[in-house]
Amino acid sequence: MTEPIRDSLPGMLARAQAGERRATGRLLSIVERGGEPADALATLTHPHTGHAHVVGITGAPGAGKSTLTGALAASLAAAGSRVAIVAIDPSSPITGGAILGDRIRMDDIVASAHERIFIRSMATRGQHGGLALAVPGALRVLDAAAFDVVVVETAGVGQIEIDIVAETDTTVVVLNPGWGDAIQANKAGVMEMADVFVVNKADRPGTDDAVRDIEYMLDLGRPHARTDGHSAWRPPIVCAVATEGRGIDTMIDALTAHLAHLELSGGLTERRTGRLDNEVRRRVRQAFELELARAVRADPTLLAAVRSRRLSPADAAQLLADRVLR
Ligand SMILES: Nc1nc2c(ncn2[C@@H]2O[C@H](COP(=O)(O)OP(=O)(O)OP(=O)(O)O)[C@@H](O)[C@H]2O)c(=O)[nH]1
Ligand SMILES: [Mg+2]
Repeated sequence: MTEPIRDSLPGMLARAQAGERRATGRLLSIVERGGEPADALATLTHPHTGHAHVVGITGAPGAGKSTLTGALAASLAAAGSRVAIVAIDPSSPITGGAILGDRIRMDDIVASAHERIFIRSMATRGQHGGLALAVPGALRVLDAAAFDVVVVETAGVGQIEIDIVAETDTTVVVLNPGWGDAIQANKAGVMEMADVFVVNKADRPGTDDAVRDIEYMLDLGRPHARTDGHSAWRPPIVCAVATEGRGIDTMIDALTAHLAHLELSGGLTERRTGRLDNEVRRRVRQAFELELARAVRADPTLLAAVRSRRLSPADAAQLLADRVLR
């Protein structure tokens, strides 16, 4: 319990780099718990990063993201790559069963003796803030632990997904035939984030229609698409049957092509720089918020004076800002 975590961090990182999954797991637990040990870990791991291809896989619940991720990881690992998978658990109780399903399927993959695959779930716990800090930290650990590809799976189309998509180099949007899936995704703004489309469950009717819908929407243009590295990149559409491993090779080709495009266009540097800038700003904002809460608690008369009209909100804000910045 009271082991000197800080002293053993470099040792743990070395073991993680050597492929010891338990060490990687312990490092991620440190990230999740946050605080000073997590900051020390960030200091240690940051210089070792920038090598992993970070791939986000998003799409509606049940689209086949986990099956696809598993097949992708198995294929990459068979070709000699080390692959880490981070599954973001939706905190909604409705999908509780699906989480368990994911765990079982993913455990199967691990049990199938793919030494080069590491899998971890991270809970959202309904907190944007916590996850927003934990995800970059986790990706940093996995990158530093010398994984070649890090896949982040998220379900749904909420703010959390959009935040996490921003943490990746390549975003895969998984759609299914039928149900006007592409149109739903378009409304939710997910289409705009896509670097690669996968129409999964291509064993079902309506696959051609789904591809046509996506092509049509791409023809219309994506006014809010990411500007970084998007120039001259039209997201390819891959048809897949994840359960049978069909389309996985084409998907890997698409991911490789996108990474090459990013490298060539300067988009990779732009995305990664933007990410780091954002993280720094987020941390500063968090530090300010903490100090602000402390300053408000320390002087309850201040807000009382505003409420009783003796002090204007602007003057109170100025007073608090001065105290926080001092
Ligand atoms: N017919 C068919 N079924 C598939 C295919 N891929 C996945 N499935 C099935 O679809 C269901 C959902 O697959 P998952 O991989 O759990 O989907 P997911 O997107 O990860 O789901 P959540 O994590 O719950 O959002 C499972 O029963 C899979 O076996 C496919 O290509 N064809
Ligand atoms: Mg899943």
